[in-house]
Amino acid sequence: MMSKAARFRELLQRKEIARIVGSRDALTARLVENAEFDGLWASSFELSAARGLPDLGLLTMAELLDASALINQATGLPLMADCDTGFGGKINIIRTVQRFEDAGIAGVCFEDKVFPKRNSFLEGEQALEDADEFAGRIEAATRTRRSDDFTVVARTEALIAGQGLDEALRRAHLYADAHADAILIHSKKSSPVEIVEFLQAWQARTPVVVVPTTYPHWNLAEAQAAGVAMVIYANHALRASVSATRDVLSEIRLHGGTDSVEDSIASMKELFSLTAVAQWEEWSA
Ligand code: SPV
Ligand code: MG
Repeated sequence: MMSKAARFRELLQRKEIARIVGSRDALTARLVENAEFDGLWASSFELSAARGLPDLGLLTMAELLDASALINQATGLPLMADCDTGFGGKINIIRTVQRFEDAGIAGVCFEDKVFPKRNSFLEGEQALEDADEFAGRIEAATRTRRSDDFTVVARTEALIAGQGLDEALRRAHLYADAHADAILIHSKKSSPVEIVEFLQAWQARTPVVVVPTTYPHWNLAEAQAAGVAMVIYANHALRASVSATRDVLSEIRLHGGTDSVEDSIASMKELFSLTAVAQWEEWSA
C-alpha cells in the first residue's frame, strides 16, 4: 500500500485538481473523509481558534504536532501540516521536519513571514522574512526528510504583504531552486486576478497550491484551467461549526428546551458511527 506521503505527492502531481480541507480535530477529519475530499490541512488558524487563541504564531511546535498526529490517525487521508514560519530558524525547521515525518504526516508547509507571524487576513503590517534566509530554511527542510515522498511546500506571502507579483515570483523561484515541492501562493484579494497572473508567469515550474478564502466564487474548474494543483478550504468546517453552534444555543435558550433543535442537529447515532463505536465494542468483546 502507498504511504500517505506518496499519496499526497500524487495529489499534487496528478492532472485533476486536488481539494484538501482544514480539520481542527479527528472528528472533523472523519467528516472530511466521508465527504470524499482528497486530504486534510492542519490549519494554524483553526487550531489556534479552537483553543480560543488568535492565529499569531502562539502554538508551539509540540502543540501543532500533537494535534496533527491525532487528526492524521483518524482517517486514511493524507495530511499537510501548516507549520507557519517553522518555529524559529533553520535548526527549528530541521527538527520540525524530523518530528512531522516520524509522525506519519504527509507533508509540511512553511511560510516566508517573520516570527511571530500574523494571520494573513489581519489588517496591518505583514513582515516578510529575508528571501534568501527563507530559501536556506527550505533547502534544509528538503535535505532533512528521509523519504523523497515527504512533501515540503513553500508558501510566499509576498502578495499578502503588498509586495506585488514580481517579488512573489522572485521568492517562488528562489524556493523552487531550494527544492520546494510546491509553491503556495496566498492572496487576500476578492478576485483571483493576482493568482491568475502568478500562474501565467510561473508556467507550472512546480505544482501550485492556493487558499481561495477571499475569492470563493472562483470555482474548481476555473482554478484547474488556470493551472492550480491543489486548493485548501482552510477554515470552512470551523466556520460552519461556529455558526451552527451559535444558532442552536440561541434557539435552546429562546425556547427553554432542546425540542425545536432536535431534528436539525446530528443524531447520537451519527456520532456513534463517526467514533467507530461498533469497532471498539467488537475489540472489547
Ligand atoms: C490557515 O488555515 O491557518 C492558513 C490559511 O494558514 S490563512 O488563514 O488564510 O492564513
Ligand atoms: Mg496558517
